[in-house]
Amino acid sequence: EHRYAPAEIEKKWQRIWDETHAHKTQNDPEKPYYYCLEQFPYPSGRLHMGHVRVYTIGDVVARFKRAQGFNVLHPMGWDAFGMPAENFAIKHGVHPNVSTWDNINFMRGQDKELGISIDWDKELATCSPDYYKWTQWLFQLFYERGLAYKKEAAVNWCPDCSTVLANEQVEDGGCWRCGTEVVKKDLAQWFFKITDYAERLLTDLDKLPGWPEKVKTMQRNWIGKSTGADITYKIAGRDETVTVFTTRPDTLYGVSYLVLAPEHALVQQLIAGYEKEADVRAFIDQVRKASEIERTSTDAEKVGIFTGSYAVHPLTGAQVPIWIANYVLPDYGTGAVMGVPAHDERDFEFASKYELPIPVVIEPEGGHQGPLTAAFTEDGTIINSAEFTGLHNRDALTKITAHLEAQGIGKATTSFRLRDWLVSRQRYWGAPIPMIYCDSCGTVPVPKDQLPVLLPENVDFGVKGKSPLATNEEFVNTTCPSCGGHAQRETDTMDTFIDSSWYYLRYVSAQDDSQPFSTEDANKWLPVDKYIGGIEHAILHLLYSRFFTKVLHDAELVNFDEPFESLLTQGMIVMNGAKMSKSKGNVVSPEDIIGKYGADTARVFILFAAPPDRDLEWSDQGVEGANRFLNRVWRLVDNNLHQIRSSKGANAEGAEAKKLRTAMHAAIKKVTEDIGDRYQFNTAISAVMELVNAIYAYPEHADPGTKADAIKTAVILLSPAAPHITSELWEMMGHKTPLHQVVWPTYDESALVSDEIEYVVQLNGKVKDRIVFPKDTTKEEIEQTVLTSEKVQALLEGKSIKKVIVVPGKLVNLVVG
Ligand code: ANZ
Ligand code: ZN
Repeated sequence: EHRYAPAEIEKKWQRIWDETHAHKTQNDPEKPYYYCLEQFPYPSGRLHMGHVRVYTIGDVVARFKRAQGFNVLHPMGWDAFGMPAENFAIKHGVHPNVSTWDNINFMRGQDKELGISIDWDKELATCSPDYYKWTQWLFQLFYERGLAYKKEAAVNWCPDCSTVLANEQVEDGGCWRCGTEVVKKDLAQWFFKITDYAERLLTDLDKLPGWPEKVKTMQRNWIGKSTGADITYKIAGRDETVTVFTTRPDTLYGVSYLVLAPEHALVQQLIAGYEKEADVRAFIDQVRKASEIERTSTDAEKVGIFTGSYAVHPLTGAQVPIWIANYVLPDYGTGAVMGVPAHDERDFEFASKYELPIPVVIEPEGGHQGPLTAAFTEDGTIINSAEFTGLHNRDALTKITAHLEAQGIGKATTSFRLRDWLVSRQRYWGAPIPMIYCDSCGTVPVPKDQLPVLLPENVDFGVKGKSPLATNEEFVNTTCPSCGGHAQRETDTMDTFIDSSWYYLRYVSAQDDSQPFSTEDANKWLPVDKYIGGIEHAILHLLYSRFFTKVLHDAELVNFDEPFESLLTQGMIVMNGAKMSKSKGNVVSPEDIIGKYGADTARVFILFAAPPDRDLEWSDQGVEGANRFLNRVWRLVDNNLHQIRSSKGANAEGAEAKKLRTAMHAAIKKVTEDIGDRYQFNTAISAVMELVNAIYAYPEHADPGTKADAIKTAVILLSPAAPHITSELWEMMGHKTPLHQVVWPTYDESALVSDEIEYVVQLNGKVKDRIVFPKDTTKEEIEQTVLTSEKVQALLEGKSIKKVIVVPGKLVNLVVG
């Protein structure tokens, strides 16, 4: 007899798995393919419990699918570019390349200590040249397809450090290093034209039944499609026109002013020569400092200023003043709005504040009672609107739009909230954008056979006014690939979201140095069958990945156009209801728990404590409970080793043997469905616990073969969750084939039908007892047994029975007085 010693056996099995390449990706055309992927981590230094949870979930699925006979792809990599390593370099002088690889090496070791069944031959890191070579290649593919372009855009700028700041480097409106107020500055930057795909990104969400509804809703809102019309107004006394986007053409006769975003291209012309031009300019500067979130939040104060110019109402010919205001965004719709204060809340607030007229054009049944005290935003009947008066406003909407279209001054249109994706970063630790600027040839892509454009080692991270790459002259100065003349390299790097938008494709061909991925293999493995990750990536990462996949589909590099068939968003780990975080000081580290109890205990606790998509409340008792359970399984095998090894097979003749056999098949069914169909690992583990209890309760005299079978089955069923202990037990039982090569058991439907039925015994409807009867017991026999049972006799003392109701297969109710 020996004790469960997790530290030893876990090391032993991890070594065996490593040495035998136990989790190597199989590619057997006879078998079905299954791609199980957890979102790859940023190599921050060490794993936290959130990582442990997500990899454990993925690992259960991967091990289960392998046992079921699938070719399983279960890889791991590192989202290794990004700000933290660069900030660390600025503060501590350690080069990002050094700190990042240190972190990766440490975290890889931790993954192995958790027993995650990764095919390490497929490991990738986005910061290594053989990965970012292909990121650059894809950038150029987008460029060739007209999906990458350069334009001016505002960046965060610290006037004191004279440097560009990432959004994360702006803290409360100030620079993270010196606290100086951050301003906006226009720089020419690269964009990806994701807006070309807005419609498909929206409608294809309907093709994803395997995604949580919540995530799809978040994506829909982010893409934000609105239907309405563009309406063009002449500017009084000038040749120019201004076009507004409105979702409510039915309110056209209720327009009291137009309002433009301060950034609107026309504004400069409108205000030129206006007596209050200086005031307007000061106002524009002030608005541009605020972030978009500040500008659009409903409780932000709406402020504006008159431009001195008027527009002409397209139907009434009336002059309407043109204002600019903070609540109009430059890059939504046309950046210009028609103000209808009577029927739009924001406009009502604005018009009330600046004493602009509030003409009413829609009324509810029975009319408005007195003047409006708030915008009337409901549907109703059109009034004060020439020939449209009297219509229902929804009819008026189509009629007015048609009328404008006929006159060429308006057209039905849709607007998306989604903007093009700004991908330039004025940072060091990212993939260099592979473009060259030549005085004679303009923008020239680096020829594909010259990729990768290597990130230069020697740069100054903190030099004023420059992107770090611009500080390395050798890097910057180059020759033009097209004319051979002197040229300069782009010095911006790519947003790290680009790196993570295609990594799931790279895994299928991780070591291929001739292409980003093999189309044939990608088509075999993808879409990813199960993608597991945090809800924090519900919008950007998933949207960008979907966008990439669609572009690659259109380029005929893959034959699917959605990357992730099914998505599991795991919940957080909380302690006493609060998220585990360093700042709260309530962190439990994976090292501690593995050191004390072993990885299997950590895994079982995490899986058992909550369904994967729910928050998980950390509890030390829960961890101990998981550990006790594993010890119980250990003893079950250890105490019965002789019986198991000498078993000549089951002989399920006796009632007890039959009962255990039923319990065993019920457990197989439950665990198989819970893992494979429902992804409910907590109930899968309960089912194994029940089976273990049933085996402990199995009498000594009953058939030993049945018991041996049940023990073996329990060990297999537990193996995806606790791979080390089960591998060891399996070996102890005398098996030559290692457990990770053992085929998942199937259940026998007929074995599930029990020969016995449990009846509930009630007294006046209250449950008092439970009694088991053989299936074919008659009503009379049941009644007889219940009435004469000791427990019921005691309960009946001093009472008289009025009625006995027997519901076959369910219950016996005694009505007493
Ligand atoms: C007149 C009107 C009358 C409007 C009315 C609404 C209600 P969604 O649904 O979000 O697409 N709008 C248009 N462009 C804008 C911009 N760049 N910044 C801020 N607001 C803008 O909203 C569309 C409505 O938001 C448009 O319809 C426009 O106001 C405003 F009773 O036009 B509406
Ligand atoms: Zn040139």
